[in-house]
Amino acid sequence: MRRGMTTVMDSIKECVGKALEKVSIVDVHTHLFNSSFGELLLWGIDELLTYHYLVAEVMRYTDISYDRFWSMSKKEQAEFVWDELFVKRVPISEAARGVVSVLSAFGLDLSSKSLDTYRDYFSRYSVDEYVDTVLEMAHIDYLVMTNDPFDEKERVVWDGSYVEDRRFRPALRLDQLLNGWLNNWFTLKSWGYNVGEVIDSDTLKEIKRFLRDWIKRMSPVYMAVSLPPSFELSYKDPASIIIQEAVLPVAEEFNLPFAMMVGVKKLSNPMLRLAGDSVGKANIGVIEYLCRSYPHNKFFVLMLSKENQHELIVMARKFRNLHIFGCWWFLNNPSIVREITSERLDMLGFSFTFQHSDARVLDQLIYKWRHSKDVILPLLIERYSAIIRSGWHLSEVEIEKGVNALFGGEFQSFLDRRF
Ligand code: RAT
Ligand code: ZN
Repeated sequence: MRRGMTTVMDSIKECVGKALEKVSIVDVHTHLFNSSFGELLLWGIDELLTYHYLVAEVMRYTDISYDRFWSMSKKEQAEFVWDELFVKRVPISEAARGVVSVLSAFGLDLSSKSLDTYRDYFSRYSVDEYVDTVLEMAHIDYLVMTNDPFDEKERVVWDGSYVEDRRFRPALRLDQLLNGWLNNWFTLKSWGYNVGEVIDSDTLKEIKRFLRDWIKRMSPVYMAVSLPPSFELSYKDPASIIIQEAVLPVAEEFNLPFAMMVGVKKLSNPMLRLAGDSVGKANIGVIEYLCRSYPHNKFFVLMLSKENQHELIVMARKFRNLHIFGCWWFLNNPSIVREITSERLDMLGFSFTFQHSDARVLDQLIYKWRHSKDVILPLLIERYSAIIRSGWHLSEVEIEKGVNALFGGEFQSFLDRRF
């Protein structure tokens, strides 16, 4: 009997491991672009080394002035980071370990620590070859980009050279529209939308027209915004008005989820530029109010603060129109992913999306997904083993189904549902 049980447990481990190796991933939030966006698609070793997570880390070890760092070319910045974090020190932080995992996945010689050799290796690929290689290595079915129509560099592509690639799906990002209304309404006006600074009913009508136009143009998977910890629903705040009076009605019309990514303190240290954003605990009452008041809308929600996670999970149990999609940004570290995912599995079963990569550099798909899989493997084994010990029967197919749900299946069915 004991031996029989040991064999069953071994085969559970094997089945979960296999299911994780073969799962075809839907990466629901990234900052990647398909190759028709030209240089907006970042890839290769220099981009990996200048990832803003690593810029924040390297600054902790040096007294180089911020201006001096930013005046360096990308190649020089990459050399600086390599030297400080990988040559003078051991790369144990999550972001630094990520670079090691990528180099190792390509079979490069890690003992040489020769940045130029690694550069040579990556330069042999064409962009398209590299995209194919990385997506295959990371087992990505498709990923979701982040597309803000107010981003000038991106707009040019949408206006001209954009070519659809089913592996890269758009998400209509509304940060500049919602968080920058006072600076950006005039831009909207210059594009032919008859809006004014004061958000009255005519302006709202035109904002809706703008949203519909871009939805038709992009076919986004969802609309999205990132919001500060201080975000509240108030008739004095442009973001709050536009969300309730324009975004949510249009989202409902197209049955598109609205992704709210809450808790980012923009430019806490402006000298670090993109690396200077920080985190704060937000008021989850806002999410609760929206889920309850707009039951025909679908909400994808991330909260950046660890302190918000427990209440967010409880909220998801209360509202089926709320879908949580991974551990965001400062939460995407093994120690925290382990804790949060354990709680989500315990309280939500399979009804959430385990992770997104947030990759900004294509190559990061390889390490972010590898590391996330390493974290979830023992969590699933533990839970399956527990029910088997109680006498539950479990097939390999059921294990695969569960893994598929967590890596994109549940997201897909949330997209398809209409409440
Ligand atoms: O994780 C990141 O790279 C952040 O800078 C943000 O992009 C964040 O994920 C966001 O989407 O706002
Ligand atoms: Zn992001």
